[in-house]
Order: sequence, then C-alpha cells, then structure tokens
Amino acid sequence: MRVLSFRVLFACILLFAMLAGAGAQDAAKSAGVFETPLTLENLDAAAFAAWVDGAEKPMDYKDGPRHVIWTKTTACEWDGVSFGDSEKSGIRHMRIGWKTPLTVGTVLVRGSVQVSALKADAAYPGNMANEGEWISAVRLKGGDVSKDEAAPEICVVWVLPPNTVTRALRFTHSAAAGDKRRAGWIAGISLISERLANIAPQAIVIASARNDETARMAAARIVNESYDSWAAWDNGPDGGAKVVSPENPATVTLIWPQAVKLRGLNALWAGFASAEVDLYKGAPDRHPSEAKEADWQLVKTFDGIENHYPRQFGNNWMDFGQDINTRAVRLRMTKATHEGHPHLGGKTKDGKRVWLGELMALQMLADQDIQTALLPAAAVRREAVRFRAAAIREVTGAPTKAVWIQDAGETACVFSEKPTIRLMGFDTEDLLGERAILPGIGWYVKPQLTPDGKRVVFADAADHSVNVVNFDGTGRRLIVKDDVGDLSNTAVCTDPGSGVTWVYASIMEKRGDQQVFTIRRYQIDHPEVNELVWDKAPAGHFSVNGDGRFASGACGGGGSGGNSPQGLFSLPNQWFKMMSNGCWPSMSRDASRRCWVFDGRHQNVFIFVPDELGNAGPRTVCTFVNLPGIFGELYHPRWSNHPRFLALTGSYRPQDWKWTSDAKISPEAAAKVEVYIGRFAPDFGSVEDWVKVTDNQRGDYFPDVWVQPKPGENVKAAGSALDAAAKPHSGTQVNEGKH
Ligand SMILES: [Ca+2]
Ligand SMILES: [Ca+2]
Repeated sequence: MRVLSFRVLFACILLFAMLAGAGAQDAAKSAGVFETPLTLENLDAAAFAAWVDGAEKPMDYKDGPRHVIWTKTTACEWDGVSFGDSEKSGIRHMRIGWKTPLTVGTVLVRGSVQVSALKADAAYPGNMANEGEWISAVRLKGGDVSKDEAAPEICVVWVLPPNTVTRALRFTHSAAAGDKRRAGWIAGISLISERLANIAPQAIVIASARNDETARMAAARIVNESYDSWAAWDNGPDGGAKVVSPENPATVTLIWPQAVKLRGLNALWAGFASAEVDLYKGAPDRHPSEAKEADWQLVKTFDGIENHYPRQFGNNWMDFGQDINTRAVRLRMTKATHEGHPHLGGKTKDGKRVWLGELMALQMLADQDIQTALLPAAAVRREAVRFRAAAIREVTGAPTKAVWIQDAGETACVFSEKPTIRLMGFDTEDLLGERAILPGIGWYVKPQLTPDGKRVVFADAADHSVNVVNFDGTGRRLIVKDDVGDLSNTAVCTDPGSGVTWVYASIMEKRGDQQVFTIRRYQIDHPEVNELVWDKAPAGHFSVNGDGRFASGACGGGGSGGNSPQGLFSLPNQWFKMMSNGCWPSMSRDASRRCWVFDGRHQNVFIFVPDELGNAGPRTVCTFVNLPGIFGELYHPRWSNHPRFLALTGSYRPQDWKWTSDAKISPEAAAKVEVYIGRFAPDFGSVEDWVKVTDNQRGDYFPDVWVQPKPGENVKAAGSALDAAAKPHSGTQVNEGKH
C-alpha cells in the first residue's frame, strides 16, 4: 500500500480528510486498557524535531506530531512522516514530546525505527544525540528479545521498563551506505500506559474457508508482524460463498503450544466491521485444531472495527476486559468492512470477502520482564512441526517421509557443487521436523529413499561412493565406490518378486585397454552380489521403474542431463529409445512406464507413457505453474515411490539467478528455495495440490519423497489401474529442455 499511496492516493487526500477524524473515536470504543493516555492538547508541537548530520531541526509538518501519533481523539494521517533525510548514512532521530508527563509502557510503531523514551530526570525535550538521556525500548523478535530496528512494513510492539514516566519519545533510524532512501519513515505511532507483549507470532494460524498451501501461506501472514497491504490474508479473492454474517463467519484461529495469558487483540488493516472472539475450552488432550463447536466459549463481541484505509497504520483494539488463560483464540468475523474509500470499491464482493493484515495477541506484562512472554522455543517449534506434518498428510493422505540435501556452507549447492552439504530428512510421524540424517557436513548427492521408506541411498562425491544409511542416521554402510562413475545414476528398486532391494550405480569398467561406462546394480544388504544393467552408451540421471525392467534417463548426449536426448532404457542392457530432448528425467516407480522430462522453462514436464517396445506414444504436458509462491524456475523434480506424488524445489526467481550465468545462486536467493510435494490429478494433466515440506533460511535441493502405501495398495502395480484414467492432455506451449 505504501508505494500505491504515494503515487495514487495523492488525489484522495481531500476525501480522506473528511473520513479521518471518525476512525480514532470509533477505535477508542473497544480500546479499554489499550486506550492511549495522550491527548491532542498535551502534544507539544515545539518539541517535534529531527536530528541528522549533527544538528537538530524542526519537523516540517503543519499539523505537528499529531500527523503521525494517535491521540485520544485523533488518528494519524495516511502518509506517515519522513525524518532525517540526508546524503550521509548513519543514525538519524525524530522526537515527539508532550507537556504533562505520562506513564508509557508500550509504543506501537509501524516504521523503520528503534524506540527510546526520555529519562524522567533529563532536561525536556531531551538531546536526541545524547544516548545517556534515553531509555531503550525492547521487543520480541523471532523468539528472542531485541532492540533491532524494524523494516518499514513491520508493526512492532515496543516495551519500556516498568514505571517509565516520560515526556518524550525518540525514534531512531540507521541508514546504511547503500540505502536508496536514507530518511527514516514512520506510518503511525500509538502509545499505551500498560506494558504489553504481542505473542501472536508464537502461535500457529488456521483460517477458515480454504485449506491449501496458498491459504496456509496467506494465514501465516496474519502474524508475520507486517501490515501486508494488498497482500493481506483474505477469505478468498472473491470471498466466501455467502455474505459474511454471524451465521456464516470467516474465522481465524491462533493456537499456542500451551495455555497463554491474554488481555486482548489488535486487528490492523481489518477488512471486517464486526467480530466475536472465542477462547478454547476443550479437553487438554484435544488439540485446538480438532476443536468441536462446544469447545469454544465467547469472550466478547466487537463492533465498529475499521479498515482505516488509506491510513497505513490503523489499530482496532479489542480489550477482553480481563485476562484470560487459553491455548487458542478464535476470531469470528461476522460482517465485512464498509467500502468507504473509492479504492475499496468492490473489495468486499458484496459483503462476502473479508481480510486481515495483522492480528496482535496482547499479553499484559505488568512489572514482569518481556522475556516472560516468550514460550519455550522447543514447544513453539514442535507446534510448527506438527502443523507442517498435518499439512503434508492432508495432501498425501498417508504417513510421508522426505529426504534432500541442504546448504551448510557459503556456496549454494543447487547441483551438489561443494562438500558443504547436509543430508536432511522429514517424517510426518515424528515431531522432529527437519533434521540432519547424518551428523556431519559432507558432499552428498541425490539421496533416495528405499521403497520401504526405511533407508536412504545417497552418493558421496568426496570419495565417489554410493552408500546406504537408516533414516534415523544409524548403520551407514558403503555399497560401492568408483573413482569416476557418474553419481547422477544412483537409483534404487525393490524386486517385486524376490523382495530384494537393488542399488544402481555408475561404474567405469576396465575391459582390456578400455574404460567402459557401465551401470551395475548391487544388492543393498549384499553388495558383493551385483550384476550388469547397462553398458551400451554413457547414461545420466538414471531413474528406474518399479520392477527394474525399465529406466528413464539421458543417453548419448554427454550423459548428465543438460538438454540431452532423453528416453527409455529397456533392462537389462537391451536398448535405449529416445523420446525427447530435455532435462531432469524421472520415471514413475510403478509398472506404468510413465516418465517425464522437464521443459526449457523449468515449469512444465512432458509426460510419455511408452509401450514395452519403447514407442513413446503421445506426449502430454503437465504444468507446475500453480505451485504456491512460485516466481520462476523449478529444479530437481522427482517422482516419489507413489505414482501420484512428486517432489521438487523452488522457486528460483529469474532476477535472483539464471542457470545460464556463471554466477552461483546467492545465499539470499537460495534461502527462498524449499522442498515441495505435489499430487498429480488422476489424468496426470495437472498437479491438483501442493504442500511445502521445508521452511528455513537455507537452500534445499534434490528431494525424494516416500508416501506410505495404503493397506492393500500396491503402488508398484498401480500403473495399469491409473492408465485407464490417463488421457492425453493438451496444455501450455513449452520449450525443449536445457539443463
Ligand atoms: Ca501481516
Ligand atoms: Ca529453504
């Protein structure tokens, strides 16, 4: 909204001026203990000043500090304030003062600042440059206590020490040398006498109406501390099926890992006018996500909630009137907002759509340290893991495991480039979340789960070996080592007849004077028992089907992918038939012979179902562009053990990285790369649901997924049954593959 505001809203100032006054008084109705003690009359225009480049100068706003700070009767203006613009980088301050001292416990700010208060014994209005005159406020940030400056869109609940009586606040922005904008910016400020902590970011959020990954990502934005503007959570782009009402509410539920003490909520950028707040009263052994209607008890009803648009910082306080103890609160939005501003015309879809930029859950600290508002980090993490595991099971419908490799060094190892990699795993059935399977950092390549899901086969580029380890990290064992073999050919298959699991590996065999490329397979528990699978030509990205009779991969074009001829291998050692150029081949691990190659955009796959003679048949297209949060290319697509599920990583935004450039992907861009699981539609023409497996700040690559077959379900023979449902699918225009 910020960018939009400056460009587009200029013309709306006059209109807005008519609307602005009312909001403050409406909002005050439910404020209770959250009501600001600051009156308009108490504000001291003379103290409103900035400090930059070693000098204090007045703030150039005709209406003075009320432009940016809420009082009992006035709201902040829509555009906020800028302060301390200068060519020089470094510290700049802004000060707001008042005539009569006030007890200030909490300062709510949206703006790129730190907050401090003038000490009671310092001379008013305070020397901004003298640190000794100011008391720093602190805040909760990422499970810790911090004084860090926030980003401009972040709404922070700053807390001062108990019994802070003061006449001025100082707001400090530190501009870095490379910043385009050196000035500090504040959208709005509210000060409160009570000391408060916002514990909402420690909760898991569940929102009604939709339960796909896009909706989960949107719900998480309700507690990300960001105002979120037009990217705020909503109950759907067109809203719900019915007009939002007490009978058809839209709900947002915050769940903590244990009971918490709460005094109220604050809804920012609220696209609803009325709401009820319920607390969770269910049995201790029932998780609030499985609550029955009788488990919820009404705390209070709130009306007159405002969207405050185009104001960029608007509170809607909801004081419960008492502290409550609960593991979860539910906000039931019962009426859409009014579309007062022309920019909001049609946004509520005739009352069916509501939105919410940020929900704060406020705990009164009284004299306690803010540290007491932090829940045990392990409990918060366990709740997040539980939520993620439930989301994955929602998509796969069964216990699910994933393995992948993750960056553990400075270089992003999208292609396993360096020995700075962790071998990672996730199991929906334990609460361990993302964990390193092996304790050390190594040079791991292409991990794959065995068909029973119990072990992980992986290559190690440090010694060119292929190894197996139990999913729990025990029992690491060498299968085979070869100094030059192509590690992309590692594959696993369990013989449906004998039950023997085979591990496939590239071996350069010395035959007379010649080094011959071969692929051999080794019994996983008796690697001394092994046999030749292929020696007719170099191959790459070998991917074996369910019974080991076929594989897909690259052959004859340099071996390792890169726009090589891709096709079908008939095994053992019979023929290769090319189907397409492309890259990242994968083969369904059932008996269907369904295989794919990636297209040039890295956003679609060409799917082939060749017959037993290798005739490719019609090519169909399946697109992955509906992956939630996708902004560019995808990598590492691989079929899971179950024909309906695949794994891949994304996204690699074109502005962050191009495979054609020599430059490696930056650690910042790699941090956005996560592992996803997709579920194919029955006709394999689309992916009907996605779920994210990882959520971290490191690059995650080469995933493999295992979905537990249902009792009686034979995923290796599933192909024939699924074939009946498969129809050629006409799809997107796609390019031939590249890398
Ligand atoms: Ca938000
Ligand atoms: Ca990641």
